[in-house]
Amino acid sequence: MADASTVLHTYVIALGSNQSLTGALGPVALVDRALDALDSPPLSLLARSKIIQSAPVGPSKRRYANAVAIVETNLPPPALLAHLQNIEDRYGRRRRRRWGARTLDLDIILWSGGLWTGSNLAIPHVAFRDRDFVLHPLARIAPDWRDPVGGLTVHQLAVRLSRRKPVDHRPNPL
Ligand code: A4P
Ligand code: MG
Repeated sequence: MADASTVLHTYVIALGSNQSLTGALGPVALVDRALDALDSPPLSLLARSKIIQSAPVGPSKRRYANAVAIVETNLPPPALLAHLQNIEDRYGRRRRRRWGARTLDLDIILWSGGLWTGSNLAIPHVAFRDRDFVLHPLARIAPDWRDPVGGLTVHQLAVRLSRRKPVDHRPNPL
């Protein structure tokens, strides 16, 4: 049987930022730095989307920079979550109120192993099917990845969501 550390997992990670860390490190630069961190051992970056700007969902007023990435790693889900939280901390993340402004948010959206349910981790991410800022960039890089819950592809989920509500294309600066 394969040793757990030699099993390779593939994940979809969503990146978001709507708060600057410093004058030079605004949301777009922070997402860009985080994409570099997702291509450093023990992770390797298989694909990434462009960085988009999106209207905030929830109470925060500031617009977000968002992107999605596909990474490969030998880390199982709980170890990947801890690794991503370390990257968030490195880029100034402070955990205050839920959905508050944040310098960097890294969420695990999908996993090659399908479903994971633990006390502090659920994969697929509970809200990803309702989020344009995840589904639309993801449909560009992994349209055929299937949601293990409903069986729809990312492309089908993105089409279904855009029929439900229009995508926000306002060209507001961050
Ligand atoms: N957790 C459970 N499952 C997961 C998962 N699949 N990936 C737990 C990552 N974390 C997961 O997360 C809170 C706890 O969720 C973690 O400790 C982990 O154990 P957090 O990142 O500390 O807090 P949060 O981000 O405020 O909460 P949450 O529920 O993850 O919020 P979301 O869903 O990340 O939403 N609008 C736009 N336009 N763009 C955005 O990126 N993001 C949010 C945050 C709201 N509105 C947004 C955006
Ligand atoms: Mg989060």
